[in-house]
Amino acid sequence: MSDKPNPAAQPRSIVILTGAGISAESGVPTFRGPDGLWEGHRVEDVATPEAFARDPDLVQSFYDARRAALGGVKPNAAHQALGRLDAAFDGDLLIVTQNVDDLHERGGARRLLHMHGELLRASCTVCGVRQPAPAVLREGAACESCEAGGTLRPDIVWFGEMPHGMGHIEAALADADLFVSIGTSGAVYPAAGFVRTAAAYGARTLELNLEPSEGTALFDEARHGPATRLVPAWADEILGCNSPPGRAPNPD
Ligand code: BJW
Repeated sequence: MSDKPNPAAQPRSIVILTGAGISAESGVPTFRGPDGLWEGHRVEDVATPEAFARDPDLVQSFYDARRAALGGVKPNAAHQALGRLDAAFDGDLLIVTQNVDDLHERGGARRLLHMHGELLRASCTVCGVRQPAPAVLREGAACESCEAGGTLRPDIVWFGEMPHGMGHIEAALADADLFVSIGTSGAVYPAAGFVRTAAAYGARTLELNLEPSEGTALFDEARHGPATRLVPAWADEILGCNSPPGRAPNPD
């Protein structure tokens, strides 16, 4: 007999992992699709500490442009559904986002952790203190709290750097009875490993993605379609607004 939670039972502790796919319908490009953000820039050119050391202007300009673009995008129905869930769900909830945009906050989410950093924040290259980012970092901004003359870099977790909040995330995964992955390709670790961790601790696992992700076979259930359709419907199920649709086993 499986010791997985009964899928019909109301969860008491949920961890949600989101990726670029949840913001795609807001007009924020994903990383690895045909219109992926990296088409104009090789990931190695902008998203590593080595790239920043080699060409800080290129990297600062890349993130300055993406920070400026945030003003032209709005949260979509999927962000708003998670905001509604966060406000109404009285169990434990943690939304872990790999996204560096602020659309979850603007959609109403509060129990939120940005594991790959935030475009609207910067960190000091000397003391490491994280702080609000000025609109433009390329000109060379001084750290607010450092007497050693540190300058600011984007508060972005680059390849080879430790994501934020790993202890908090591990504890939440250990306690979760439901893990939901939304709009992520499952190509980047450690986030791609969360489904295995949650399952090993006994959580039921659900993928909501446009198409099967790299790790789709690891999930107990997978639903494929746009986030603006799947996420509001799933949030309504959790909040008891709708009966769950038939739970076919994951065929992948
Ligand atoms: C839709 C949709 C719609 C589209 N509706 N869906 C094994 C273990 C541990 C580490 C490694 C490992 N092997 C290698 C590593 C190292 C490395 C890594 O993972 N490399 C891989 C390339 C293999 N990882 C690291 O270096 C990380 N640090 C680290 O590991 O530290 C040590 C450590 C060890 C052990 C434990 C803990 C720590 C740091 C990773 C930093 C990632 N940084 C980036 C860029 C930063 C910010 C930025 O510039 O924005 O973060 S890379 C990029 O990928 C970005 C994203 O957050 C991340 C994930 O991408 P995401 O969100 O999945 O986007 P896409 O585009 O890939 O997918 C979109 C999905 O949406 C698709 O599936 C679409 O179908 C879907 N979709 N429209 C629903 N409308």
